Amino acid sequence: MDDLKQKYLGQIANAADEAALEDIRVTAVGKKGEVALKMRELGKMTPEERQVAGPALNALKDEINSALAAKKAALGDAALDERLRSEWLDVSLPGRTRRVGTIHPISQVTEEVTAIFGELGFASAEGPRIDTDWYNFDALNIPGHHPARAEMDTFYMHRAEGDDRAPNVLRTHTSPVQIRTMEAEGAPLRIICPGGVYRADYDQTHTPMFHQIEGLAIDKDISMANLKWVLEEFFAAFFEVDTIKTRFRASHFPFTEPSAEVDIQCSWENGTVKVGEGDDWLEVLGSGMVHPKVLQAGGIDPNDWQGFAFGMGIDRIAMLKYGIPDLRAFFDSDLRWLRHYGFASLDVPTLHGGLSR
Ligand code: 2U9
Repeated sequence: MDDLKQKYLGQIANAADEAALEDIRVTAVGKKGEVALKMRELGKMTPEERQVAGPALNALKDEINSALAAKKAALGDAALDERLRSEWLDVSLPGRTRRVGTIHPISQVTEEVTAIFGELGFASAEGPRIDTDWYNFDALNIPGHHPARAEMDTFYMHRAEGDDRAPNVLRTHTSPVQIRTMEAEGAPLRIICPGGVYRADYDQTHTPMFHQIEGLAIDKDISMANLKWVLEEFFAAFFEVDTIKTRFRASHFPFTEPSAEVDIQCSWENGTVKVGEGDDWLEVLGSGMVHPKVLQAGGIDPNDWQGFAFGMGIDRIAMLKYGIPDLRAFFDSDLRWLRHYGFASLDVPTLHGGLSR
């Protein structure tokens, strides 16, 4: 019996896999295995012999079975270890990047400007690109005979034969959004309105569709001093410089009184412009105190409220900040240009996280 035990425990210890282990189980402790054959021999023994051999055979069977179970568990652990070793994966590795295009500089700059004015308490408002002539002109103190109406090179929409209402227009500025927001929300109000606008003009510095951001702040005691502070904060943040000087020059717009064109401080070095230093000036913006008639058109009483407004071209400040030489390239959808001037799609501009990095 000791020989049997040595033989099978040895075989079990050396078994390479579960199949070998199963073969050993069948030959050792299976129904027709060697231990079963020995059990059959018990019948031929004397009662005294049987009393010794019976329990010994059962013990042998138990021992072989436990050795089989232990080896089976060990083989399973080893297999799992091997799998863990061969299927190892470093989940901290960076993902494989797939080019899915870039953020257009106009979108990027719109996000940057929105983030800066957001910090200053201005919400962003949007509106339709096709609007009535009332919202685009009359409400902004530009009546039918006003020269500004002609100067704006308006695109008019088609009207059906016999429909003699004034045609709708492609908005020539985002100002109608401000009128609509004044009507909807009343005063006090702080908003910026970014978006595409349309004028029938096409040359080196004009495209028939371009982008503006206009701002509007209405409260009881808003003044030109507030306008100047807000604009200087904005330009310093936008051009990522500590401070920047502005210069206000008297001007005229139908929707503001008084009105000013605003220049920012810059320098010229070998044909390239640097903002926020030097003694030169660059015109970037129009502004003023909202005309009382315009407040009234928006349903706000000019005896109780006043406010400032400003407007600038997004395309123009994008060219300045990112050194983009040609306005028309913005609208060419040239992939090589977009890869050069575009921005990574996951870099959302914020003041704390960085505007353009
Ligand atoms: C309301 C009241 C006043 C917005 C203003 C300008 C001056 C201006 C131009 C800048 C460059 C347009 O893109 S551009 O060609 N804009 O000079 N915009 S004040 O004034 C408003 C707007 C809305 C209700």
